[in-house]
Amino acid sequence: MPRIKKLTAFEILDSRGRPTIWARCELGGGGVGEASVPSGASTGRAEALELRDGDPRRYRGLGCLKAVRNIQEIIADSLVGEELAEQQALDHALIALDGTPDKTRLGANATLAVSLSFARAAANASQQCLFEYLAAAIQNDTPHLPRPTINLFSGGKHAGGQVPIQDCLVVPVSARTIDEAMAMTFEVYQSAAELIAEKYGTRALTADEGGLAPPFPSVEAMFQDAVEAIRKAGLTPGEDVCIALDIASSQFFHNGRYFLDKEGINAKEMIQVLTGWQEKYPIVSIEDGLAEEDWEHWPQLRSAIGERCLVLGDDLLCTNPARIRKAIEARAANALLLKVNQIGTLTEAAEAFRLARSDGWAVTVSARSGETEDNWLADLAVGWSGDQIKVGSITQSERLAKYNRLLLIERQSGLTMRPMTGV
Ligand code: 2PG
Ligand code: MG
Repeated sequence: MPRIKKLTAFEILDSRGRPTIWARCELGGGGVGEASVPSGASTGRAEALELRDGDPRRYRGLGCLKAVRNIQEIIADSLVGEELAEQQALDHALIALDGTPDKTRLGANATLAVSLSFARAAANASQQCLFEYLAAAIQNDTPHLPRPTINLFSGGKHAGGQVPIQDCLVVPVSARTIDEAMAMTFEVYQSAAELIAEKYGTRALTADEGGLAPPFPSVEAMFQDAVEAIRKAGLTPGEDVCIALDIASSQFFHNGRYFLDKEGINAKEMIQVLTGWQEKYPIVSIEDGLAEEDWEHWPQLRSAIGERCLVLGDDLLCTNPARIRKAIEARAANALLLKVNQIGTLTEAAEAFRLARSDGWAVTVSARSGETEDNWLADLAVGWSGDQIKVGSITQSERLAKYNRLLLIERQSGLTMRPMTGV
């Protein structure tokens, strides 16, 4: 039975140069695991707490030394030497030790770093790849490679707000392998970079996740450029490559109105706008089309487009089982964006995952806009057979670490990519 022998943690920096946490777990039997945690910018209000120091003299308050201390002292003091039969036992011990509904005592960044480093250590101890260990932890006998959804254009909080919506992603639907998916995406991304250089006379300046962010005159101009880039790459929009959107609409929702422009529109009009876009462009997935607390209108959005498009909840759900249950009952969405750091342990994220699957939802396993070079997300998406993975663009090492891991898993394991789901 695994016993934690030693637990250490340090503050390191994420892809925006902000502090985050790295942890190392050493098991009595010899397994060792290290992992670091990501951090969001357009965070949902119902996310578990990411504990920051709040000291304005150091990293403008963003330091993670308190969370590091929580691992080194509170968590290590309580768990080192304890027998922890499996991942669930460790995670339940963390949940109990924290004792709050949203990890406000220890910080979800602290608990997740421990949860993940334990997973790596346990996988290491049993001589399994991380994805095999994660598959076994949820009794998944048929791991699959997820279909990548890759950021092409960025707006909102991840860029300079040139367009209000956050991500315009490409989905290589005709790709049969990760290798094909990446090669197709490379062509589209390069074509898009050339296109915007011609149209806007700008260099390919990129946003937080590597998406291109030229001064589009409108949201639809961005979609048109995406479609044009797909064609320019020699691919057929809607057949080879489709579009996925993260509207991240909570960011421009105020007093019941959606401010796509200065005027603002109400929820019904917003649904019409989204439906219109979905009908006009090859859009197969719309994330956070409505705001996180606009529960009343999400079911209407699902009725309007849910037969032909994923209605994907990110801020709405926050990988939180209680919110997912509510969404299932209300028929508010048909897909979950799963971000482990929104909830703080692998076991709670697994519950979110199982709930979503129990209602036939698709699951997109997602990175955060602030990432590190750690690649565990790829193993998670494979081990749990996520339908899709959302990592960011085909650029920047913190993104490519995950794509490269998928490429290696594909080549080394012989696993296949999931067929296109949900559309
Ligand atoms: C999102 C994510 C990733 P953030 O909104 O889906 O794109 O962004 O990590 O900033 O919440
Ligand atoms: Mg989102």
